[in-house]
Amino acid sequence: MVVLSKPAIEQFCVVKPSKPTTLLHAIPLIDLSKPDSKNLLLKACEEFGFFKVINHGVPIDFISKLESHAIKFFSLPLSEKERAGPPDPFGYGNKCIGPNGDVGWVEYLLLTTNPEFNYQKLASICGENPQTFRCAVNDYVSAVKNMACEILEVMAEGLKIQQRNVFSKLLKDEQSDSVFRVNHYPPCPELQELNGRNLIGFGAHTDPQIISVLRSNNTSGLQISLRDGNWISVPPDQNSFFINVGDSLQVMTNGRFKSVRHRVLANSLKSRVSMIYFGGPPLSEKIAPLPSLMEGEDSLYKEFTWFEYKKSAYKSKLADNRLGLFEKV
Ligand code: GA4
Repeated sequence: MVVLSKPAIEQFCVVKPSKPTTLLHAIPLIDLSKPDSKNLLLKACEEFGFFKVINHGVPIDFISKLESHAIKFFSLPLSEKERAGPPDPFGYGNKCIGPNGDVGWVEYLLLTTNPEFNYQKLASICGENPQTFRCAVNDYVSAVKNMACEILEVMAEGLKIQQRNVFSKLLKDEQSDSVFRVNHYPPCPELQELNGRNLIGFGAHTDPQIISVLRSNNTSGLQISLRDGNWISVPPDQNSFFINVGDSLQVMTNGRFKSVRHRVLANSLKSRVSMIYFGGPPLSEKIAPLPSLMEGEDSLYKEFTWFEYKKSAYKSKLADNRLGLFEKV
């Protein structure tokens, strides 16, 4: 079991349990091996900004290898893990999320997806062979990125955009500013004393990038927010991937696709491990609605580059409506 430094539970955010919802089984399911998944995918991006993917083609071996590396790393003594921190912006982080005072019942590794990245600072992850962890990350990220690109191409087709790679080319670009994150939510036995209330592992937020691809072990915790503000729990499934529409894709589709607010609640008994690839564009990329999607409409957003959006995101708190600053009034 992994032990975090002495928990001061009061400093974390607790929330009332969500109302039970009949939508529990309504997470859209996309079978990537079926060519007719296009319309389901469009509907999922418009209604939820979220869906689950099966028959994804990512080798199980890549997933389990990386997961065991992660478990091994998070089982190290805190002092050793801290040698791989702080996350400035890459490295190990514990309870503090981002630079503006957000906290959660989580520890994590934030990494760049650049295969050339120097893993020196992360030496304690690598153990005896510094190359093995790095290779496991590279194998996993490149397979997940391919899947994300395929999904983005199906989306473009569904939206009847002539250039099928209009979104995927941004992730494939050598300068793509993509991030990879491994989160560990340790069990929190004190939760039982919270009278049924829940403890926030990772607070509510939308992802700033284009698309996020999440895989977790079989421990629950992830919730997505519906348009009416209700939270629904996403049943975990270690054999599938969950896809989030990010803020940048919302802008590129002029609001037709919605970036999904999501959060993670801590579990009193089981550890949750999730691995998330955030596919982002190059820093210099202009993020604006695609002309073919405007159909005579005006852009809902002021023009900005990914660099500008990111800079503004890093000045925000997790729960802030980051796109709000870029909406036209
Ligand atoms: C949310 C999505 C990704 O996890 C992340 C996060 C980033 C961080 O943890 O450093 C941010 C958050 C995320 C958005 C607002 C800022 C930046 C924490 C935070 C308070 C890596 C990302 O790209 O944006």
